[in-house]
Amino acid sequence: MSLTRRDFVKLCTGTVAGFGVSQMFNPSIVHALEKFVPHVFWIQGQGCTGCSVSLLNSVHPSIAKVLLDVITLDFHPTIMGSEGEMAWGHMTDVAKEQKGRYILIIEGAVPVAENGHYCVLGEVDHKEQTMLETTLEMAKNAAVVVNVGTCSAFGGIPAAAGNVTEATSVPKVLADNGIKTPVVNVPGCPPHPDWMIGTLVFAINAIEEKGLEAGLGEVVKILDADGRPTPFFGQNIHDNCPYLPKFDDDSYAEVFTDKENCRYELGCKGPSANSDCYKRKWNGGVNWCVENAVCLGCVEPGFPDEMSPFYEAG
Ligand code: FSX
Ligand code: SF4
Ligand code: SF4
Repeated sequence: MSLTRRDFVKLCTGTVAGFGVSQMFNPSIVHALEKFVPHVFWIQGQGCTGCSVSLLNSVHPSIAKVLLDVITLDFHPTIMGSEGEMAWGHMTDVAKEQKGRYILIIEGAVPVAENGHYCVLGEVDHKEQTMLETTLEMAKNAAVVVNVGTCSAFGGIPAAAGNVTEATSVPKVLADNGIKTPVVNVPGCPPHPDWMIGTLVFAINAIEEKGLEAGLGEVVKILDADGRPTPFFGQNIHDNCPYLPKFDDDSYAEVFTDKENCRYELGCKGPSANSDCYKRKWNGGVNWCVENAVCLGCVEPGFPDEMSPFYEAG
């Protein structure tokens, strides 16, 4: 299906059947999106690139639509065409020119041991550019920092027990260095493409409609105590799960192939997880974790240590 920009807004506002980003958007953003296209830089630290892959799997709207019509993606290590000094120079030049107005997206945690040298993003004049210093430099002058994935939002898998690199979440790294740029967390290991695109569209629209400061104020208003947009992360999975009546009846599945009963005894962490997976579903709405396995609580600050062992109850 070929979509116009106006169609894209309809998708985001839920006026096209089958797309659920829905209630958080206002149809009045049509004009907003038509004139405001922010510069976006996406940097990657300690992660598995699953967040980027998840974004690229966006079905409605297609990722091509987002990249061509919604944002100007100036830097992304996995998908940009240029590389080396040219790519790095483009990022730093545009960031200077757009100081205070660009969106910085961060995927992956930031290792702070050994002065950040466990994760090097590039080299300029024979000097290594670490994830740590790049994060600080780019975040300092951003309008907003959007952490995609549980690694950047909360530390995630790189920060799990045994963390020799001292992998740290972006909010903590920024706070430890006195950087006060507004931060939005879009966790998930990986996050759903709708959560990432929906959050971006909400922020872009709010900034366009109300101006930078007031628009960012609107974004902050929808965040929960862990910095997550409540339209996506405001509901508890267990409280909304189709298996809840089975849980209430103590009817538990003992094997994964039992699709009739609650998955709690198989290790489901739905009671500790807050997201809309139960209704949004994954892979273009085909299925979700609980249907075939269990919820691992991947959107929570305690993931993975507090959710382990994954396949044991409790
Ligand atoms: Fe982390 Fe992104 Fe998990 Fe992976 O890189 S949120 S490890 S799915 O993809 O940061
Ligand atoms: Fe709760 Fe998981 Fe059982 Fe659903 S399957 S009711 S989320 S424990
Ligand atoms: Fe993460 Fe649970 Fe949602 Fe699966 S169902 S994506 S583990 S929060």
